[in-house]
Amino acid sequence: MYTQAIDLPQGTKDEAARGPRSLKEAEYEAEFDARIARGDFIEPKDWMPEAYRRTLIRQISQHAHSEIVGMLPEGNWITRAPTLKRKAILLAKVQDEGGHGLYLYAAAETLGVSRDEMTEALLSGKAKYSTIFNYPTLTWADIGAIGWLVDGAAIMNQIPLCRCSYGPYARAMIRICKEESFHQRQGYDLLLTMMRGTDEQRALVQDAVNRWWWPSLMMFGPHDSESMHSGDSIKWGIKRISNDDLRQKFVDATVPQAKVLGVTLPDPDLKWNEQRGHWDFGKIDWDEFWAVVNGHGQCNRDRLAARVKAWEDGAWVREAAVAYAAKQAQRERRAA
Ligand code: FAQ
Repeated sequence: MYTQAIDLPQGTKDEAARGPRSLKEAEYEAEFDARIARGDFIEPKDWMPEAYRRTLIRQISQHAHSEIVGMLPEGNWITRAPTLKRKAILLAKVQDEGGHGLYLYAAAETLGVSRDEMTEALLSGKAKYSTIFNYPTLTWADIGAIGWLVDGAAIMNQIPLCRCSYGPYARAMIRICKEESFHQRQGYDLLLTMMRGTDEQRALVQDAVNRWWWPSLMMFGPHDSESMHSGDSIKWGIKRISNDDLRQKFVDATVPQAKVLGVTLPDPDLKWNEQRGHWDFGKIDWDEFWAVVNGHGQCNRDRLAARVKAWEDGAWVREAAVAYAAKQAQRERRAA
């Protein structure tokens, strides 16, 4: 996800409404802090510190890009789904992800950034999106592993966002989490079905789990000590639970599910720690994580090229919509 630095418009038209410069900033800030402390939602027309607004635009737009780019790895298998039922499920899931991207772009727009600016940031490679979508989907079992592990990690991260302090983001997340829950279950069901099949199918599942496990743990972001935004985001009630705590919750929830499934998680250091009451797990390869974040993953180039092509191929639709709107406006003017 995630932009190094989205160039946000300075002094947008909404700025005056949001933060009257003539009155004391400190008073507004104190009221904002009090609202955060009370657990109230901040709404689009409320005053907010500029840094809060920018952090939200960064996170929400990157989240939206992730949903849109995230359609690609699974979309790759729609034509090859093994049954009509699996094809219908996969189609619905991929469409859901597209819908999530749209709610999230709309939520980000309420902060004064335009859809065009966000799209430009993605297509120019300035914006980040989740590292996880830069890994290839090599077999049908990968579709199950994405549902189980990737959507599972996404839900773990996104449930606390339903209580984030920015109203439009929190409300979008409620619906998104409901849909992600179906995504996670269909993935687990797909894998269970394969595990009840042939030795070859079981081997495909194990291979997919081996490849998706570590990248799924990376979805939660760097360690808390390396997470540059966590301090502010937790202070502002955007993040409710830290990167490492969410990652630990995900590992604790997933280990028993792996046992039921009958797969081995590819980590020799995975061990129940009686004292902590949590599963210990091995060291994440942070060099790999940062390489993927910085554009050097297996599929970064292909993913971006696919989005650029979709944008260019869709130019005629945008032009037709603008021409239609202009015609409608002309008709209305004539009728008036
Ligand atoms: N990939 O200081 P922090 C989905 C960046 S789920 C790439 O810890 P923050 C559903 C981070 O942006 C996936 N970059 O940052 C689906 C920052 O760089 P920046 C989407 C990453 O924001 C399933 C820098 O590292 N979910 O799409 C990653 O406080 C299946 C320092 O990091 C969300 O976006 C990463 N994994 O915490 C769809 C959830 N991790 O921006 C299709 C909302 C970190 O300064 C199929 N986002 N970075 O240039 C969040 O909760 C947060 O943004 C975190 C990162 C937790 C991801």
